[in-house]
Amino acid sequence: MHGEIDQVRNEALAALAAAQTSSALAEWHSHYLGRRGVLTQLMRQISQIPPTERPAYGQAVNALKEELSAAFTARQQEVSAQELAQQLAAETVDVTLPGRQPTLGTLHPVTAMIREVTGIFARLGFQVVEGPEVEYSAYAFDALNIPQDHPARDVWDTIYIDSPGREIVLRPHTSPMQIRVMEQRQPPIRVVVPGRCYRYEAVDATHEWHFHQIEGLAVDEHITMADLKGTLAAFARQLFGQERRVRFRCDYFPFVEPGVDFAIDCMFCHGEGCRVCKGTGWIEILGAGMVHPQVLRNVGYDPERYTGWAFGMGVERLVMLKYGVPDIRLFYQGDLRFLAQFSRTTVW
Ligand code: FA5
Repeated sequence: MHGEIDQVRNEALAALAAAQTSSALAEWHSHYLGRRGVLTQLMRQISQIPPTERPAYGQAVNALKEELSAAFTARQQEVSAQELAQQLAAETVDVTLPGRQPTLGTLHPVTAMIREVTGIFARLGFQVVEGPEVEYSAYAFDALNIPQDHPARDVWDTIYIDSPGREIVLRPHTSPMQIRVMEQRQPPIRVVVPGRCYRYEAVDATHEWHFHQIEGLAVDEHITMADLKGTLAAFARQLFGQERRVRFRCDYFPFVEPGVDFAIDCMFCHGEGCRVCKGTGWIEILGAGMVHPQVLRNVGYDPERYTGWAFGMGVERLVMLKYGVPDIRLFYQGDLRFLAQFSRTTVW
């Protein structure tokens, strides 16, 4: 019987030394020391042993059990230390490896231009306000002195919303906000209004069916055309360079009198005449004028007391001029090769 105990001892210790992983160790433990393990079976065999030899046999089995338990604990410590070392080696963090560059989005060039322009006017004392893109005809046309039969109201130019009762349009310009602002406030007024506009338009290199404008409005006592000229010249020089020359020429919009178009000398040819300015040396930037007395009356202002001026400019056109973009459609095609080129434009 003692021979069998020795044999079990030798086998168990050899198997323990051969176990390299914690799962192999767990298997070893349940095979030898588990409830139905080899040691339990050895102990059960005690009934087959002559009574006189039983105490010695029992002691020998118990001694083996203790020895194997101690050997198991020691081996377990070794194996878990080895496993930890392997894991650490496999999961080493190389702190000298350069980080991965995150892909950051950038502002759309039109958004960046809106921020740049409104920033210039904010520094000149203008407040930035926004208004609805879906607008009553009464604001988009009537209150702006645009009569029922004006060609701009034609269904070929304006997108109408099906609306029984009050006529509703997708605003074709930001000028209705002149009316909304004046209805809600009393002078002095100095606002700029950026926003999206819609026109029923055949899309080409310079026309989109949706685009952005920035409206400006200043109303107060004693406001004159000289204020308009000074403000627009200061604006254009901040955006396109201090050396810019400016030009005002007569133009017609029903809601201003007199009306002007405002141009700067071409920054590509310095007024010599080139492809961008179509040989004229000048680039038209916006429409403007003194607010028509009828428009002031429409919002309840006394035109004898108050005067004002307004302007409206196309944002896409400004970006095209400033960065030499040849086709307005590029802005809305979602082509990242185009958009990524503006990642360094002003952001704040
Ligand atoms: C107007 O919309 C007037 N409301 C501007 C104004 C305001 C005049 C206040 C006087 C006082 P106009 O239709 O010219 O004007 O449009 C102004 C600018 O919007 C144009 O110069 C152009 O830059 C831009 N724009 C107009 N239609 C389109 C279009 N289909 N696609 C892209 N930009 C456009």
